[in-house]
Amino acid sequence: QFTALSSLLVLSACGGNQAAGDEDGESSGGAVKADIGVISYISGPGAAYGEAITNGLKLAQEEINGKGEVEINLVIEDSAGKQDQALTAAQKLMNSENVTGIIGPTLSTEMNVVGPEADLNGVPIMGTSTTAEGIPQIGDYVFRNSLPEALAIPASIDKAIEKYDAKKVAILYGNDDVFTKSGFDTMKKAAEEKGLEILTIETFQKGQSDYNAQLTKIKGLKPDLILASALYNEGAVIMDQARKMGIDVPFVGGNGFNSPEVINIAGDAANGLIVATPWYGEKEDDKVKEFVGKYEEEYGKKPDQFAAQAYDALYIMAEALKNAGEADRDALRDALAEIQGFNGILGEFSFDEEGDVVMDPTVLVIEGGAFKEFN
Ligand code: PYR
Repeated sequence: QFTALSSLLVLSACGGNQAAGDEDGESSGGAVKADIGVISYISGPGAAYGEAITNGLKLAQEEINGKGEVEINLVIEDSAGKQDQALTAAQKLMNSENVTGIIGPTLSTEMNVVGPEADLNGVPIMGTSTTAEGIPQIGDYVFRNSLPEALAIPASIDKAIEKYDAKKVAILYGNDDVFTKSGFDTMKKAAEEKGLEILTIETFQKGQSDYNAQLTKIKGLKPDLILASALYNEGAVIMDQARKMGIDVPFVGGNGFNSPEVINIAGDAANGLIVATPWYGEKEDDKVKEFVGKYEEEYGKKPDQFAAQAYDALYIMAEALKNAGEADRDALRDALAEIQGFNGILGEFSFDEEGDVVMDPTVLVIEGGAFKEFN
């Protein structure tokens, strides 16, 4: 119903109602004006994800609005990484008829409840960090520009096998989160397909602080690699405790591990973590260098992949708004679905038929306290 209403408003503006030129969604001086809602994990144990994401979005917003073709107002809501809070935030944004599309939420666990609501209400929504299996398949209005675990994890495991001649693995995963559970499913499948022997599968829960039981068992089985599906907080603590117990084998992690927070929390214990990434800040690319420079100037630290994916996501939204020619939810959805060959800081990007990502990952390893290309 909102969609119909906003279409009517746009139509009346096109009909020559000059006074309405300042309303959202209507063109003033040719620019498409839209509110884009943001649902982000900006407080609580995973707040560094949301901080990077909102920083990336704000930087892109400044640049996009400076160009004059599209004018985006960001309406940012905190989800604290919780399903119920993410849903409340989504409902608030969806009930605002000025909100044309939504970016976020941060976690797949949150998208699992928010995505179906957005789809039902006809509000286009794009995750920038939601990597679990099945997210864009929630519905026609659900997109993501984040690298799915299904592409990332097999790439990391391949490199680790090649480098370390790995044959035996232990798997450790959080069984109370959609992303960590899905990452585990992908790890198990990839390990089986590559003929690795799975010595044990251990689980943990969010906020757990003691991993002694799981790690003692893993240590006794002498794996060549540990595959761990975790968000950065639990992941960093697991690595710290593992190294303190004398477990020095490499870890392969998913997207939740691909944060500088792992190094901030675990220090040297994070060395030997392998992750696949859609973004590498040291890449010899003018766009990447410009983004890194501007981000550092604005926020006093280097951007991570969460910032980079969010930055590109807002540019993708802006491109779709421009192509839609109006701030209309259905028109934005259709324009998003048609994005092909978008050239951002993550490289060339397209959505496939299901609103999922077509992209090549780079594999990184933490060495000497920094992410480096893993060759
Ligand atoms: C997810 O929840 O999907 C992440 O990748 C963190």
